[in-house]
Amino acid sequence: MGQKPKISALSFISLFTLMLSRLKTGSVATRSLASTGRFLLRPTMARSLPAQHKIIRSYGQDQSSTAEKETIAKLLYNIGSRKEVEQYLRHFSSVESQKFAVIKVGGAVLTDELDTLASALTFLNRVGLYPIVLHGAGPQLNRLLEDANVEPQYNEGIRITDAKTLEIARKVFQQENLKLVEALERHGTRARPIPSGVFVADYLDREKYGYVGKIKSVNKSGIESAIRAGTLPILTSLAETPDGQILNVNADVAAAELATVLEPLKIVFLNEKNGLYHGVTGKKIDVINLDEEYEDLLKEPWVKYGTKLKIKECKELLDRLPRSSSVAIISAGHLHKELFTDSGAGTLIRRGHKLFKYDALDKIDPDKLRHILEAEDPAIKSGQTSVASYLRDLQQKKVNVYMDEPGQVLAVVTQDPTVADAPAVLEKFVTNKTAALNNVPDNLWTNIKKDHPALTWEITKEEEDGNLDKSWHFERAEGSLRNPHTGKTLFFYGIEGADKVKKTFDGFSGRRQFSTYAQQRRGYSTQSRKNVGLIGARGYTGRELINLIDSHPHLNLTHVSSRELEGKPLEGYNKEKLTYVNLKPQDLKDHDEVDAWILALPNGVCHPFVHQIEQDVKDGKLQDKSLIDLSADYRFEESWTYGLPEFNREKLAGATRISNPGCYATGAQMSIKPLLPFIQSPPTVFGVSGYSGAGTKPSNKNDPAFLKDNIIPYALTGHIHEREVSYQLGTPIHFTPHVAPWFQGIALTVNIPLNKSMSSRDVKDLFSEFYQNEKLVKIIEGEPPLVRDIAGKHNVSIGGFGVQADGKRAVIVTTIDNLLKGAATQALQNLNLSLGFDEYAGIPSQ
Ligand SMILES: *[C@@H]1O[C@H](CO)[C@@H](O)[C@H](O)[C@H]1NC(C)=O
Ligand SMILES: *[C@@H]1O[C@H](CO)[C@@H](O)[C@H](O)[C@H]1NC(C)=O
Ligand SMILES: *[C@@H]1O[C@H](CO)[C@@H](O)[C@H](O)[C@H]1NC(C)=O
Ligand SMILES: *[C@@H]1O[C@H](CO)[C@@H](O)[C@H](O)[C@H]1NC(C)=O
Ligand SMILES: *[C@@H]1O[C@H](CO)[C@@H](O)[C@H](O)[C@H]1NC(C)=O
Ligand SMILES: CC(=O)N[C@H]1CO[C@H](CO)[C@@H](O)[C@@H]1O
Repeated sequence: MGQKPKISALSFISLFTLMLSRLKTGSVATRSLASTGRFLLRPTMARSLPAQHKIIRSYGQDQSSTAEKETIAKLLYNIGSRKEVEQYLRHFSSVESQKFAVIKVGGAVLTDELDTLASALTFLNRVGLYPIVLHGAGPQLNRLLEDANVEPQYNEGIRITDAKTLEIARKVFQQENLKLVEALERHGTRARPIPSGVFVADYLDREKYGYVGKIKSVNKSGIESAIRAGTLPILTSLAETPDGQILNVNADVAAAELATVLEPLKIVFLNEKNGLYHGVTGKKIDVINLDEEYEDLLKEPWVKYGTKLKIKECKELLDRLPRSSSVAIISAGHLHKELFTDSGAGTLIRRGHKLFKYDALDKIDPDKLRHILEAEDPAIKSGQTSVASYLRDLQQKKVNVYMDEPGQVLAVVTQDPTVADAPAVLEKFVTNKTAALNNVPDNLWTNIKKDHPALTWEITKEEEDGNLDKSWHFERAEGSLRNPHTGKTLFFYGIEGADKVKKTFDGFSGRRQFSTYAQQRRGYSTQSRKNVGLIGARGYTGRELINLIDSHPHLNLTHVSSRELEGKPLEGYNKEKLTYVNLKPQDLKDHDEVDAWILALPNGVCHPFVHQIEQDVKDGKLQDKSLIDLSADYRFEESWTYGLPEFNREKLAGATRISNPGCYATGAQMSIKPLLPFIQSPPTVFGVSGYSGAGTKPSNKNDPAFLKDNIIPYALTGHIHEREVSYQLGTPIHFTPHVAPWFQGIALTVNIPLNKSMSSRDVKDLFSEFYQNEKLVKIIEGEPPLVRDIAGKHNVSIGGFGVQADGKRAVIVTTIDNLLKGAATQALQNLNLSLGFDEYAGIPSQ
């Protein structure tokens, strides 16, 4: 699963602004729900949203202010794209409040992760959701029993509860219940303790187990009343007999009973291990689709004891509930990620859908087929084509049709029999929103991939805005190409070799896939090459860019512009003979063949170029271009996309105005971002760069003689990268740069005061997880990374992970080549993303 791009504080706030404005205008689902009177989003939102908006001011000295900030920071860290969040939020808000989620909290979580839990629940409440929380208290009870010299007794996994045990249990439950309620109130969330009165039970078997209950019915009135009053209901698993005798019930069982009565969308079991684990590989299981996998799973030798019981219980529970319900097993700290992202974080168990594959159209229920096409296919919805004519065209081809049982997802794969080894074409992939939110498309995809080793598919602009967004396709493709004229993107996987890729691209001109191979025989069209112009080619970064473009499979350099070098031949570029020119802003309109301009100019001088291009585009003299600016001029500009792909990938795909981050700024942000939710006070960044960072204009700072046996501190406060990092991270940092006698490479030592105590391992694990799928980030265990090892490399190395004895300060050591990942390589990642190429195209692997 690809690393999800993180949303920035700004887009987070604008998400809420957006929701607020929708709320005001009464669009989206909120109106109808609000008018039926069962929708409780309104008061909470009205209270909390403006506050999110100006957190600092409105909460002022309010004690909940820091907690609130921390909550939001944690969310930012956890969550995926804004679109995903919005979708899930709407999905969750589309049902009555009490049907959102039942969250079962294990007793240990109350002891070890109380604060994390309270902040997770607070966040849900802030966005207008009312999870119903039911907690156990097993470990606490055992401790007290031990103190009271009572030996805990179990029979078939059930705690035997005598009078003494029950007396202690009742006290413990009340204490723990209050503890959670108080923690929530401290976070500014209103909560109501409901330690009893919900579950009505009989004795399970009085002889055998003593005061243990078997739940007969659930009285929802206390829960409903709490939610009506705008408070979170906090339940224990204690039950009563009709005549008032208290009985002990296993909390998992009570949660399942509650879920059966309420039929929530989500049933969450919070555990500390963050999911279920595969017995052989030791890997966390992402998803279990019971309908497809249950029988095989139970046959696995490693599925036994607790795991088996859990899976069986979930199956029994889910079989009673609507298909849209699912069980999530997750830790408190990852709850948001599980709830609000497609990739999730823990283990998701759901019934899923049975999936079918047909090799002929007449084997499919025609109504089902028609229904999904009419509901979800853009071409058919817009009247461009009819279902009947689409199906008639399909008759001519060799097809595989994939569908789920209820007909919510449809995929059509065709193969052209007249062309030898033509890759299969995914002609259609449509899903309705409900299915998309339940990951049905992913399951279908798994089957398609099994059947087709190579596949190509195109996505139109309309489809990009559909229920599966562009990033979904990017994550599943090995390569892609955007056609700026039609707005379509071509995706593919399994196509090996430059020749075949070229063939695939050649036919991609916005016409139907089937013309691809016919057209190819007539010669090579130019779609797969892009032309790049470099303005300000003189600096070291310009040089690195020229090297990279020289070996890039799909980019041609067409212009190198430098005032000083005008007329001189360009050296080090082998694809073609080029001569330096001196381009002025008004010259660019004569070079419409350029697809992207890279501006590698000093700070403060690119504005005339950008302005002129935009004017010429406006006047119709020029097609719009991708612009990548390496200076600091647009790094604070909201209409430009900040080009740190590891954090901003989704926005960068197809972006045309990209500001490339500073070198120190890249290293510093990558060192701080994973710890962002835990920052106590401003981190301090001590940075040392080789003198290539000081540019080519002669000065002490790039004079090797002056630097010999020396190091020069400069810009002790207020360096532009200090502002850049603070702005991008949304929290102030302190930064002091130095120049040292080596040529290229930066070492950063970053001190981060922490807000909660962590071990070195915690910090390392946090970074490993955060960057787990990043090709260009290397996490270094043990000795900190050294600058000499990074020079000439395209990666960033992050290590150190020193932690002060009290766990309250972490020290991260990061190395980065200032000319490569700190500038040119990053620019190339951005260029690739902007032009629709694979992000890493042309970046040599090491
Ligand atoms: C950090 O967390 C602690 C509780 O663990 C809280 O008291 C403090 O206010 C938080 N600080 C920030 C800056 O979020
Ligand atoms: C449910 O509990 C409420 C009090 O919380 C009580 O008034 C009501 O009668 C109970 N309902 C049933 C069906 O027992
Ligand atoms: C998706 O399809 C199912 C089955 O046809 C239907 O119950 C559900 O309401 C649909 N969801 C949406 C959002 O259209
Ligand atoms: C790109 O460079 C190659 C190699 O020099 C050349 O053959 C090709 O024509 C160029 N492509 C374009 C579009 O200029
Ligand atoms: C460094 O980056 C390259 C891509 O240039 C990648 O192939 C390689 O795996 C990375 N190396 C390490 C050690 O992470
Ligand atoms: C169009 C293009 O440049 N595609 C390339 C993107 O990068 C991948 C991986 O390097 C190449 O395989 C593609 O050819």
